[in-house]
Amino acid sequence: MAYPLDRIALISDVHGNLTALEAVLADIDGRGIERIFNLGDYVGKGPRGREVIEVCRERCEVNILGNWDDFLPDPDRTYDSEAIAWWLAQLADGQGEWLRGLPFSHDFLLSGRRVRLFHASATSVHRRVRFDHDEAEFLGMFANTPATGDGPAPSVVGYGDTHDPFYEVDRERRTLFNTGSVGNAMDDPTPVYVILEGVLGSEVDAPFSIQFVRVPYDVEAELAVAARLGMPELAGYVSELRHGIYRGEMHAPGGPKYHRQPRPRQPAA
Ligand SMILES: [Mn+2]
Repeated sequence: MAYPLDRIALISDVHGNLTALEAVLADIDGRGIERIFNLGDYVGKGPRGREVIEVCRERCEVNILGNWDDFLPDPDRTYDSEAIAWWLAQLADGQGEWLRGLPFSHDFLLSGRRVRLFHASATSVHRRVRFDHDEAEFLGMFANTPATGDGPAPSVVGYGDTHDPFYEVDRERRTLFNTGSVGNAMDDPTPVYVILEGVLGSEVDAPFSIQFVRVPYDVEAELAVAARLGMPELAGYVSELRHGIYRGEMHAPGGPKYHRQPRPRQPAA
């Protein structure tokens, strides 16, 4: 084994939150990690999609398509939503084409395991798989589809999209994990990313690790930028960044609900 092992930082769902992205990149740089792969959703929800794209084009070795990256700049769609139009107008010339041209998935070998990364699921960036998925959905994440192509099937799958990180394995050594979100983390709103560590490009079994990293940042500075730029849906952004409560749940019947329900407390013994 050649130590130190190779490390890859996986970031996802930055969603225009440049302040959070800069904090996470500083943490990645501080650890001396040089490879950064992005699992998509650069834009929407937050105020600085254009700057986030510029930084990721410069810093990320791999950039993957997200659902917002696909639908927001779609030239065949028109929107009557003022908010959607605002986020679209933030993009610089050519950025919409760059987003829509991103690859669906990225495969590589790490410590004898075949890793596949994509945004939301093996079939589409618009099909969501949450942490409480069933067995069929779990297995579906490892299947080849028209979107992933016909390469060797993966034994490790990493994805984003839900803004809700987790790690799960089965007895066949299949490993599924979700990176969580840099710019719009739910429940715990602290930005989160993943470090994969192992022997890159190797078919030989070797130590393999998945580390989740939480990076605190200046939430109020990010909200001040959104306010200054006149971003729509500011109240929703405040809810998500300060409290980790998804904006769609703010107006739900019965009041705001957490993405995961709060755990019932056990009586003290
Ligand atoms: Mn997203």
